[in-house]
Amino acid sequence: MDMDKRYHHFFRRDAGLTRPMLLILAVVAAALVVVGVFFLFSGVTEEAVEVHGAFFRRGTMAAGVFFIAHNHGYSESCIVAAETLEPKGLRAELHITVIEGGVATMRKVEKICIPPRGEVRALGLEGEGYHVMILSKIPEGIHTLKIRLVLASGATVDFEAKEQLIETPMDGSHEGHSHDHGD
Ligand SMILES: [Cu+2]
Repeated sequence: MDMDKRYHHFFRRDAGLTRPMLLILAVVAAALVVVGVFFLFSGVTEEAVEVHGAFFRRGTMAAGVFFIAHNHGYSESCIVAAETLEPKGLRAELHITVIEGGVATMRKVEKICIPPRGEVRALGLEGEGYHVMILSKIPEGIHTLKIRLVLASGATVDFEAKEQLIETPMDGSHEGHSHDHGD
């Protein structure tokens, strides 16, 4: 009882400002903890971007790597570069395929951005046009590529892409109609 009174006295003496301020500080601190935990679980770093269903198609002098990139984070994530880990050091670029006057054309892009809690279907014309272009000849006998994507944050996402052969159903859907005009 005595302690209680003294406690009361303490707050009363330190005026009306202190107690609300303490309350506000407590609320702000609690909010910061909540935000911190939120970001921890949203995975702003490495785990934020995940690659699914990757494969590559071999051309004569180049290859296209296709994949779906999912962003588990709560902020936009941009892929800014790609490189090959296996085989190491092949020239890789970020590309988009667009249709211009009925003709599919590829061009280099600086980045591929994935919306928060969303995905980009980097499946060439079967997706949003994006893909990773390997501008080197892939050695015979190599049927799996190990690719590294570099995000704007500096984080990296590694994945494997298996070779997709011409006979697979994926090819029939869109490009089948054009009877493959070749390279
Ligand atoms: Cu390309």
